[in-house]
Amino acid sequence: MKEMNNNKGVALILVVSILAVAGIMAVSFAFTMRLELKAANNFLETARASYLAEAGVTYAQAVLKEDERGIDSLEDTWYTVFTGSDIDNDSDGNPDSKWIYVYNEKDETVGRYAVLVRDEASLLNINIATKHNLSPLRLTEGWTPYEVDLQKFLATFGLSDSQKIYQDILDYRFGIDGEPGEGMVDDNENERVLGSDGIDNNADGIIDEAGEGIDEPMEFVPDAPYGDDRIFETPFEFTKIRSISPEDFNSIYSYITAYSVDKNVDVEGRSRENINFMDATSLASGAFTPTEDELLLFVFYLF
Ligand SMILES: [Ca+2]
Ligand SMILES: [Ca+2]
Ligand SMILES: [Ca+2]
Ligand SMILES: [Ca+2]
Repeated sequence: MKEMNNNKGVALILVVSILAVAGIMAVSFAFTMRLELKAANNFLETARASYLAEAGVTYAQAVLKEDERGIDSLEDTWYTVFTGSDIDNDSDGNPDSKWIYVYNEKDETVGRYAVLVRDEASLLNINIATKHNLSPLRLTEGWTPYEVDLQKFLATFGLSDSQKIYQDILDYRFGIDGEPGEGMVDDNENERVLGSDGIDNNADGIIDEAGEGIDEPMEFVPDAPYGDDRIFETPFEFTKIRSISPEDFNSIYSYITAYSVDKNVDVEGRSRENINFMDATSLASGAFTPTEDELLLFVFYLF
């Protein structure tokens, strides 16, 4: 009798345990289902967002392709179509873009996107701008965009300490050796040419001085930096410079870029010739018909 009672007890415990296990399984199944549903929803939302973003980029590309004007201005379609005060697309604290709504065939809104197109070529490239000719008697010669004056640029914004910021930016770019490329090395092998071309290539106010082609600004190459050099991948990386406060960054953000490239070609895509290296025959030949840009270059070089 006692043994029977014991068996009953065991059976009860078994039944209770099985029920408990079944209960746990049911709860966890429901939980898993909810997670699955959530994951599926997330996937759907992510896909929707990514297609909307893609639509925005494609639209912007189409508008840019249609822009046939030789000059860019804020009156161009690529600016007017997307500009508005709905959203701060680049997070600089100022609204810049408007929402563009996307509808399905029943005219119901399925989503919206906002696009910001910036003319990077009109901004100061923080990887390139270096120094202006320091001599008060001479003008910078337009030899390369490296002559764009970073120091003067920073000084126009009323920053906390523009001189220190200037120095810190160069230190960041040039690395421990403090020079473009590898210090004391002619990384781009142009010393012979630069030392005798009649141009102040390193913008220090002296023409063809000894060592002019060693550690000149052009040895800082953003696409493939030499030695210990470092580049800013995006304008936002400017905030890595400690002396640039968030307020400083906000006031200069809309004027800087890290993306623009000087291809050294004219408006028709032909590479520019340096007339310092051309002989009279090639200058006179039909292979070289100067455009307005090149005439400007003439003025620079012949000055
Ligand atoms: Ca260096
Ligand atoms: Ca020089
Ligand atoms: Ca020179
Ligand atoms: Ca060099």
